[in-house]
Amino acid sequence: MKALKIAIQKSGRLNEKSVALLKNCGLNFENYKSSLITSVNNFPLEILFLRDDDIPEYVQDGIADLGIVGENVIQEKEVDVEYLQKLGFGKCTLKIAIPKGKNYESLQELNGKSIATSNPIILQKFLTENKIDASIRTISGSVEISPGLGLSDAICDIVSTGGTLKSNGLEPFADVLSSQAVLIGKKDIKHDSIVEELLQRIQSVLRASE
Ligand code: PRT
Ligand code: ZN
Repeated sequence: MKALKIAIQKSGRLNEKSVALLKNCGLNFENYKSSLITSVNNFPLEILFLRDDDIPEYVQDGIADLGIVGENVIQEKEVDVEYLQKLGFGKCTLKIAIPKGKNYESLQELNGKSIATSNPIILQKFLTENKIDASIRTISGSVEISPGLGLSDAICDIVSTGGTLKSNGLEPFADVLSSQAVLIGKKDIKHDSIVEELLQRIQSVLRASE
C-alpha cells in the first residue's frame, strides 16, 4: 500500500500537539528534530515537518495529502483544500487592536486609518465586508509594536491570552476570525481508505479527551 503524506509544523505552537495527536492515534514514529520527513512504522503514513505557512500550498498541490495547520493560515493563503476535522487545539482569535484609551465607538472609525498586520488577505476581506476604507501595512512580525512606533493607528494580529496586546499598550477592538488547528486534505482525499481510518482514530482520540 502506498503511504500517504501528512504535513505538520516542524517547530512552534502546533508542533507538540500535532505530534501528540498522531501518537495518540496509535502511530509509531520517531520524532527526529533534525529530519524533515519520518515514516510511521505501523501505518501507511509519512510525516513531513514544515513551516506552518507552507502547509496549505503543499496540500493544495498534492505534495502532501493531509496537513495540520491553523485556520488563520489556510484563510490567509486562499487555498483550495478540504477541511476534514477541527482539532480543538491552537485556539486563538485574529483581532483588530487599538491603543488603549482611544475608545473608538464603531468600526467606522477605522476609515482612513492604517492597520499593521501579517494577515493582509483576511484583514482586507473583513474591511471590505464592513465597508471600511483603511490602509493595510503588511509586516512579517512584531506587529504589536507598530502603533507605539508611529507606524500605524491600529493592528490586526493573533491574540490568545491578550498579554502581548496589554504589554504593548493596546486593547482589543474587533474580532476578525476565530481559529484553531484543523486537519486538511487535498481535494477528494477523504474517500481514501487510509484517510478514513486515520480520521476515525483522530475522532475517537478527540472524543476521549472531551
Ligand atoms: O515557524 P513557523 O512559520 O512554522 O511558525 P509561526 O511562528 O508562523 O507560527 P506559531 O508557531 O507562532 O503559531 C502557529 C499557529 O498557532 C498560528 O498560525 C495560530 O493558528 C496558532 N496560535 C495560537 C497562535 C497563537 N495562539 C498566538 N498567541 N499564533 C500566534 N500567537 C502569537 C501572536 O502572533 C502574538 O504575537 O502570540 C502573540 C499573542 O499571544 P498572547 O497570548 O499574548 O495573546
Ligand atoms: Zn509561520
